[in-house]
Amino acid sequence: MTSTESGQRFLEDVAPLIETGIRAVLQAPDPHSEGLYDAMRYATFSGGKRLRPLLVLAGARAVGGSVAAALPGAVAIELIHTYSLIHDDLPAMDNDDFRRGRPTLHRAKGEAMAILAGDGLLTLAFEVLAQATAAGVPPERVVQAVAVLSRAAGPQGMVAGQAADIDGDAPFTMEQLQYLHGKKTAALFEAAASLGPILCAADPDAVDLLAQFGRSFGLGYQIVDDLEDQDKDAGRMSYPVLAGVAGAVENARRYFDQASAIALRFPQGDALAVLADMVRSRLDSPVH
Ligand code: GRG
Repeated sequence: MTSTESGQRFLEDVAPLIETGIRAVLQAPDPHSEGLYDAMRYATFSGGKRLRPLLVLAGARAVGGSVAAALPGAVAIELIHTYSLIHDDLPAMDNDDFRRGRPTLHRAKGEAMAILAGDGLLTLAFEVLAQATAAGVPPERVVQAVAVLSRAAGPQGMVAGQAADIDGDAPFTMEQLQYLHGKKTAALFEAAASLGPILCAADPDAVDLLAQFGRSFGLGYQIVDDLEDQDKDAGRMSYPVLAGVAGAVENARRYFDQASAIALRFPQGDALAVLADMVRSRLDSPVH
């Protein structure tokens, strides 16, 4: 089996575990909260690619760790990602009516329930992560994982990026855009790539290196997203607007090359490399 095949096999094998893990924590504990849980499930099970949880588990594999230890991190990060999309779609933010081809949560269940479902997913994520001790993760590693994830999601990470996006006044500079992408998108990918190694008690150098993988991956990912959304984002500042389409493609490739080079340094970095190649290949689409 080639390393690409073994990486792909790993990702296929763990994908159902991620679904089961998420579903297990989104069961209403009592009939009174069924409406809230129904809203949280509506947003969570709607065809997301599960990129961040796959990165968590691929990162665990890279350091020879167990899927069981990393799974709480995989579930937690997808809950946070889903919350961010729900809140990003709200009338006060992007005011979007559709996501993943379906009405957004506030369109389907009302704005108040969408806000609460987002709040619920965000807080539940940390409960799930805190319970990683039940999978045998040492308490100090759980604390480290909580610190990394909360920092990436919070006012030093994704929330800061979203605030900068909302505040953004034209003209926009490349420096401002890099800040925005770093916080809004790359911070969570950086956490995704380091959570598995943290929960699997990898050494600090490996954790740092995989955090760098996640950062490069995330910065590249946001450029791909900007390139694909050029029509939707017309009039809005984006990477291709500032760097030109060819410049955007070139810089995204550079980020994925950096990520792949890091993945190759790990004997079991195959699944990370497959994920980087998968997103990188979107740059070959004729859309750009
Ligand atoms: C509301 C605090 C708060 C933050 C919102 C995530 C976000 C910040 C905004 C969404 C808009 C956007 C383009 C964010 C950049 C990250 C990104 C490309 C999200 C889409 O991620 P995918 O492609 O989505 O992994 P799926 O649908 O596959 O889950």
